[in-house]
Amino acid sequence: MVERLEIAWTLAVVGLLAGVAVYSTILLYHVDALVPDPNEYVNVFGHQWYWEFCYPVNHTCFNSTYNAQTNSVSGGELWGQPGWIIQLNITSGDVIHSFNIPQLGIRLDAIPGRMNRIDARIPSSASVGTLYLIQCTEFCGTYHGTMRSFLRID
Ligand SMILES: [Cu+2]
Repeated sequence: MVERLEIAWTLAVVGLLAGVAVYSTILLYHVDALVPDPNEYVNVFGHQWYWEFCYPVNHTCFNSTYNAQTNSVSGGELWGQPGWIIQLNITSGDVIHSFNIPQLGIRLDAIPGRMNRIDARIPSSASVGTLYLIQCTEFCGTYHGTMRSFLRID
């Protein structure tokens, strides 16, 4: 009698864990999936200590350099429009950085020799002129703390 009970609860637990594993695997796959037709592609390069943004559609690149005194950037900001999905292709030219837009829930490592991709979804409710902070979140050297930029909604 006791043995039968042990077998039953063991099988119940195994079944439950197998279900959680299958569900989690499917969920993780969908979380990482990219939309096939984003509004824009941007290649993002991490450098010590600034972000470089490249727009493949018109072959332009610029370095976005943060100024802590004025809390602004020179060189240019990442930009998008309300409701847009921007596919970010993120890599690094030197050490490991991490591309983070806290307000959009985006954080992805920038690793030399590897391209990581993620969709940035700008809320439709975002108003024109909104600035989303971009911050490196992987300690990458002396001026890591100033490795910032902005995503501007136009
Ligand atoms: Cu960095």
